[in-house]
Parts: sequence; structure tokens; C-alpha cells
Amino acid sequence: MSAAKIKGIKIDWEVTRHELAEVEGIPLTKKMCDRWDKIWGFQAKPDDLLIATYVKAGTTWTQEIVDMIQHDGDTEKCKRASTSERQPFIEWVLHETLTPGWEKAEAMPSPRTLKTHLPVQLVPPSFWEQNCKIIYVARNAKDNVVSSYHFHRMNQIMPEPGTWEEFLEKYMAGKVVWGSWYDHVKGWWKAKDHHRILYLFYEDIKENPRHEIQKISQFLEKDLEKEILDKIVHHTQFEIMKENPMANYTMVPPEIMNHKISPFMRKGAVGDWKNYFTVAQNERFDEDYKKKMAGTSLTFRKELSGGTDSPLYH
Ligand code: PPS
Repeated sequence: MSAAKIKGIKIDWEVTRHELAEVEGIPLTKKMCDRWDKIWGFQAKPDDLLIATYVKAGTTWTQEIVDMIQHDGDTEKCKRASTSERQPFIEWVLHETLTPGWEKAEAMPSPRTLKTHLPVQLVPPSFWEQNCKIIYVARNAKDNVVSSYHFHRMNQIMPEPGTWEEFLEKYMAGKVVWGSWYDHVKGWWKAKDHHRILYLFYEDIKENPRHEIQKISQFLEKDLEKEILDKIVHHTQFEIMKENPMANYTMVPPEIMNHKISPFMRKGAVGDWKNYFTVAQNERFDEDYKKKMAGTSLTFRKELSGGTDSPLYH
């Protein structure tokens, strides 16, 4: 039995890796599937902002950028609580004894900013009915799978990843929580033509954060003075966020997230996949990728020309 603390609340339950089940053919944790009626019936409000991503695509980064924009670059206000308290993760059920994401959202005053990893077809219909603004962030599949692999290792409630080789196979087959990366990014790409969706790329934010932050602020209809923009660019850099306990998930008890195995803020880079894929894995992945991504206009960059030390990164 492990005893853990979240926000000072002592919890006594065995930390075990969540089992997978399915909703409409999409693997989700069994805990989410068991409460699916609550998630599907979630009531969005017209002034809700939803940040949607495939897991490990830059969600936390975008959440911090958005919070900073909404609070005019006031870093103290953005340290009022951890990411998951500031911007509830609507479908998330960590444990039966803890408040699920949708209830945290229900308890929040408007305007609310919410997070989801759901594929577009599983987003609660009220978000479309209320015409909510949505920011979607996508990250290239190779860096995404590497980040996800390490996240599964460090997060003791995510399903067992197995070896890197095994995890890569599961990822390619879409047998992971929130389903196929390929279908996720394509589904949201199509949806952006019919809804108020700002579709962003992790690689673009990394290459030119100032430009992408401005795009987000325009989407949120918020003018940013140069000084505030400078502050947001600075505060949301990887190195700064890595040290920010309200954004780096060190508030989560180590029984659940073990940052010694791999920190949540791991590398924050584009192109780290090259340190993991063997030549054979890369060839196989590329061949399969071509098939799965055939017929879409969606393209990704898997490296940046300036390299990871480019001044454009900061
Ligand atoms: S989660 O669990 O789905 O919410 O994770 P998510 O936040 O989507 O993704 C975590 C990865 O994003 C990296 N990250 C950043 N990169 C660059 N700059 C900033 N500021 C930043 N903040 C978070 C984080 O390090 C994870 O990527 P990897 O490749 O594992 O380092």
C-alpha cells in the first residue's frame, strides 16, 4: 500500500498502472471508460477555452502560455496553483477517491480554460454546441513517441510501456491511451475547417515562440504590449518552466510521478528521436507513416534547421 499526498491531502491507495478499455474503439483508461457518461455529458459554456492535444505534444507549455496571456504576464498570478488545478483536465480520473477533471471544471468560475487529450470525435458535444474556442497543438510523431515512452516509465499509473521497441510498436498500432496519434492529428486537422480551432505545432513554438505566442493572443483577442510579450516568452521557456513547481508536475507525489526515473520536463527539444530510433526502426516507422498519413495535407517538421542550440529557440 502506498500513501501519497496531493495538495496536502493524504491518500491511501495502492498506486497501480491503469488498465485500458475502449470507447468507440478508442483506448482510454478503464477509469475514464467507466465514467464515460459523465465525460460525454460535460456541459461546456460559450466562454470556455479548450486546449486539446495528443498526450505529450506540448499541452503544459501551451497551458502556461495561455495562462500568462490571460493574466497579462503576471507570473505571480500564474503561480496561484498547479497546472491541473488552474486548467482542469476534463476527462481525467486519477482515482475514485479524488475529484475527477470534469468536477474540478464544474466547480470553477467562468471564464474557464480546460484541457483534453480526447480525439476530436470524443470531445463532449457541448463544446461544439457552445461554439467554444479551441487551441490544438500537434507534435511530430517521432519526438511524441519518445516523450510518451519516458512519460509511461515515470508515471506509475500509465499502462506499462515495456521496452522502447515494444512501446514503439504499440504506439504505431494505436494501442495506447487516447488511441492513434495519426488519427488524432488528422481528425483535429479536418475539424479546424469547421470550428473555431487554432491548430499549432510544437516545432513552430520551439522555433519562434514570440510569433506563436502572438498568434495565440490574437486568437484570444488580447493585445499584448511588447514588455508583456517579452515576459511571456521568458517565463514559458523550457529552462524556466522546468524549475517552476506550478508547471513541472513535481507537486504530484513521487509514488505517481517519479521524476527520478524521467522528469516530466525532460528535454523539451525537437529531434531527440534521433537518440532512440535505430536505423531499422526509423525505416519501418517511415514506411508505415506514409501509409497512415497518405492523403492529408498535414505535414510535420522532425528537426529544426537551427539545431537545438539555435537562438531562435529562446
Ligand atoms: S501531457 O502529460 O500530455 O500534459 O504532456 P505535455 O505537456 O503535452 O508534453 C510534455 C512534453 O512537452 C515538453 N515541454 C516543453 N518543451 C519546450 N518548452 C517548454 N516550455 C516545455 N514545457 C513542456 C516536456 O519537456 C515534454 O517533452 P519531452 O520531449 O519529454 O521533454
